[in-house]
Amino acid sequence: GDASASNRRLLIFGAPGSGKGTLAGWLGRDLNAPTQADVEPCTASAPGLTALSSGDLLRAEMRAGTPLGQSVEALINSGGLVPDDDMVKLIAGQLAAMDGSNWLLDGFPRTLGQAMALDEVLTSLTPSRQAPIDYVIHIDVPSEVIVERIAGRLIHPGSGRIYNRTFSPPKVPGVDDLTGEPLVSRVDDDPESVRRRLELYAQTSQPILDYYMDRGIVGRFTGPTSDAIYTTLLPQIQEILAPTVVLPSAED
Ligand code: G5P
Ligand code: MG
Repeated sequence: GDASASNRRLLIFGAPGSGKGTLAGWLGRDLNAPTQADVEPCTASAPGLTALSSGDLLRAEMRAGTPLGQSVEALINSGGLVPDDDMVKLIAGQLAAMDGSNWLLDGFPRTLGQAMALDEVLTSLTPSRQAPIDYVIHIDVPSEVIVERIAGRLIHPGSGRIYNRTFSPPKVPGVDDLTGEPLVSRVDDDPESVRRRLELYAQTSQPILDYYMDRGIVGRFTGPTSDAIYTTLLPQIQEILAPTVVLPSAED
């Protein structure tokens, strides 16, 4: 069928430091392993999952010093939210290109306005689809663990790869495993900004979850560690991405 109408569209939603980027990275790694379907050109639904992080996009804009990057830098560093109009434009620009494959948005939508705008963008992209979004992964971890996790975070700016001084340290301290380039702390990971980000999440998250729960497409994943969450998350996502196979009915 029409590849752009049969891809899966997923969101990963959760508090700052809940492990969204970590889990999205693991899913991308484990689901993009080449399989028979990849080498058979006639196979309709190739597996795989393209993850897109709104925070990574914004940090790339800031690093490149684009007009958008410059205008939102102070806001992001202090833990505030970028205005909806800017965010929707930024994400919408990526969606058309990604929509031939399965994708996972990390960090977007963050407000009810963004959620509604996303539906509009997706509906106009493929009006024939029944649902604009197929599944929302809700990562729910105790807030006690979050502050400590974020304090230990390091990232590789070029790729967005995520490390943690204790949980997932790089092979060589201070440098990225793949490129050997230096790792940095995120400017918005200072305690003051983290407090602001957690506050904003507490104020804005429930209406967004309700918006998707009303459609019955939210899966809640909870656990003390990302490893524990992943043991239930991976099989669930594999099932969602599995090409719909019509099995011949048993002869009876
Ligand atoms: P971001 O970049 O979307 P947040 O605040 O939503 O930022 P964040 O901080 O990136 O989310 P995460 O991705 O959920 O958190 O968590 P992570 O990076 O995977 O894990 C955090 C740390 O914990 C890492 O060091 C990891 O190694 C470690 N860790 C993971 N699992 C475990 C575990 O099991 N145990 C332990 N001990 N450690 C673990 O957005 C940034 C800013 O951009 C703007 C906003 O200003 C936002 O604040 N922005 C938007 N503004 C408006 N609208 C939007 N849609 C926006 N999107 C971004
Ligand atoms: Mg993240």
